[in-house]
Amino acid sequence: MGKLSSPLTPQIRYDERRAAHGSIAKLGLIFGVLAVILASVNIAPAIAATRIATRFEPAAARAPDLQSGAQLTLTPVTSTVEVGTSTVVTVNLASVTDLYGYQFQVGYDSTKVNAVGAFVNGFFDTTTDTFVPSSWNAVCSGGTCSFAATKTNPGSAVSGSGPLAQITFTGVTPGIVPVTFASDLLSDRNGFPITVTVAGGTLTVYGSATITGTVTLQGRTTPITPGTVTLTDSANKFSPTISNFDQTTGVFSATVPVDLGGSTYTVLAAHSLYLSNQLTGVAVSAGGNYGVGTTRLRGGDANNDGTVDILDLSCIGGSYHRSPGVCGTSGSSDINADGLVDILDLVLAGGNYHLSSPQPW
Ligand SMILES: [Ca+2]
Ligand SMILES: [Ca+2]
Repeated sequence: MGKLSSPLTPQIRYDERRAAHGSIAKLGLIFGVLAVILASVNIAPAIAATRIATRFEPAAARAPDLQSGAQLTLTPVTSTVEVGTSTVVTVNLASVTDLYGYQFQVGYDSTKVNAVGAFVNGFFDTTTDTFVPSSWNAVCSGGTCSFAATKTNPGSAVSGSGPLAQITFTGVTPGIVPVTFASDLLSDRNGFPITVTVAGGTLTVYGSATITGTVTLQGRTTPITPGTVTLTDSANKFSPTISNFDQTTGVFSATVPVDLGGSTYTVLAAHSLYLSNQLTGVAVSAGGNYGVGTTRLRGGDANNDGTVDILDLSCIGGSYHRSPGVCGTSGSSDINADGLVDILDLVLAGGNYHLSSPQPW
């Protein structure tokens, strides 16, 4: 309960109202008799008038339970999603007191995203002692998600902060989608509105593109073990995309996010015991497929430190014509992975001597 103007507790108020429904005439008679009996005492009429006014005080005469500070917000405020993928936005309510029911709508651009709503029941549980109107049962349609729920007796009002709902947005078309609140209304148990401020957010829908290619290794007919391909957008707007190239074919296919006006990617292929190769300036547009051809990695980085130098030659030489030895912490003197350390391994390090990662594509 909020700040009732009456000093009576809610329970007393309720009981007295209930009693009053069945006994108004009786009470009136009693007070009337009391007033007559006590007419000779000056203070009696004042007492009777005060008590009657308290019992039958009209609701409209009381001050609404207005609060300040409750906030309806989105987490995250700004989010991104790629076409065909989904992201979840949570609707949070903070600093509320005595929340007994609420309604709000969340607007979005249905041409750019699809939406699926759900109540989050940790803070304001809608599963017990609660009623939800069916058309506002976390229903998302035509660019509006509608949420409404009231507690039902004996359900209790809640205070504090927590999530009320979440919306899963799935990207349809690239673009910027404002996510806005409307029809927001919170209520206490007495049906008085609780003041709330709202703050919407923005969802950016990115497109995607596919970049494919093939990675081969010096001295090996197949990669034998998979390597990695890291795709980084030049604007650093997205986290790098990391893909594997196949251990048998060397083929990779990576799906990368694309900014609204297109993106430019750097492609880096890497493999243990080999120097990486890098291709810059791969311009992509949403929905496109881009081939970056075949690249061959240079071998001989026996200790995996990104440079072929005397350390690699020494390690390979150290186990020459014997079983492979460990170079550095994670490397090997068997560059071509044929189980023997010999001239085929040594020439790879020799031929790439003093070269470092990354090398051109
Ligand atoms: Ca090295
Ligand atoms: Ca070998």
